[in-house]
Amino acid sequence: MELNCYRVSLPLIVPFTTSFGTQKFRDALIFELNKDGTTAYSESVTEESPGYSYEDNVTAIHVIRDFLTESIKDLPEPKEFLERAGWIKGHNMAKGALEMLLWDFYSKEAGIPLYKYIGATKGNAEVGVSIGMDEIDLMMERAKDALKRGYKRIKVKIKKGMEEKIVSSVRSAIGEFPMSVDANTDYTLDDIDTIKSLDKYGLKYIEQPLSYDDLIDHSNLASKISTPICLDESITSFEKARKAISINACKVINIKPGRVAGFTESLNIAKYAHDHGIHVWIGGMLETGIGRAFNVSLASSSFVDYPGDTSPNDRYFKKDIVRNPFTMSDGVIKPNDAPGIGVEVDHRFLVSFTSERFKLL
Ligand code: OSB
Ligand code: MG
Repeated sequence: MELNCYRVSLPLIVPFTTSFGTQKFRDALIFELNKDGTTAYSESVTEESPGYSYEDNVTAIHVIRDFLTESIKDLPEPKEFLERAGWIKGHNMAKGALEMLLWDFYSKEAGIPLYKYIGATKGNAEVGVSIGMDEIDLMMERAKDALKRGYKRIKVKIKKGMEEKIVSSVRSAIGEFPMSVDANTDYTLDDIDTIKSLDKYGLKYIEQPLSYDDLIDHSNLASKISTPICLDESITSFEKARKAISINACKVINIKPGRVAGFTESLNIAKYAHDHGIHVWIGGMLETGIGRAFNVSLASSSFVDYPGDTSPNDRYFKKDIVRNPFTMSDGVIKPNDAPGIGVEVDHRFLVSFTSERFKLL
């Protein structure tokens, strides 16, 4: 068996600005496992720097190479792998990268597409768009363009001091269309009046207004505003989701499988949320075609009820590392029907964008 990691940097068509910074590239860690003729892939959701999470590509490589590789050597089932890795505190993005590699491997061994292998499926995924901050005219234009393309929901990034301008302008550009905002942790409870002033725009939800690790303040905020709260950064595991729900910290959860240690926890969170009347959608981290294929498979689960941030590949990259990018029609993407994540990796292209390569096994 062979396990490789490629660090690739793909230029984004449009730089993506959130409250924590601007990304011009998707700096991704791609994992490739070869065993007896089966090749499995996965992608870590970590980024070049720790702006979204305290994990980044270098901490992920460190934890994977020095501590996690040992636990994947004999290709355990994903659940068994997570149990073995349980002694490591946090680092759920690092764990998720290998856990998802096992899901691709096992669904390929079974000859079943991943979206069916995970159980109850709708067969496709409804898609929303995530629009980064930019000149206000450009944001309005992009929102209108998203309507034309058929997206089912429009999300715009906001930050402290810019929320009123962005939300009022985009709202006027798209009318009553389903809209949400994402603050990526930019506010504190001191900003409660500002956040409350967004109630009048009829947003589906406000995503992660407060600190990444704070459920209690979100619960407090939720009782004071009418816009539902969606948690992203705060939900790093099933346990975090259970606790958030138990104190009414959110009405909506954005699951990024790579953020919660993979598909096992993602499916548990989605089922639990569904049973507790909490809405669920699948987020994105500007992934290449490999991470995207996992997200689209999960977004097709019957336990997911809101459109996700799983745009087709060509929204992000001129050329992706997969030969069979997704296409969206009527705001819906169908997962691949080949076994596993079903992508054909353009290996030569992948290698040509590789800056570092790690032979793990
Ligand atoms: O908060 O959801 C987020 C991208 C990078 C980091 C964090 C986030 C995002 C997005 C983009 O919103 C979603 C996508 O289209 O992949
Ligand atoms: Mg978010």
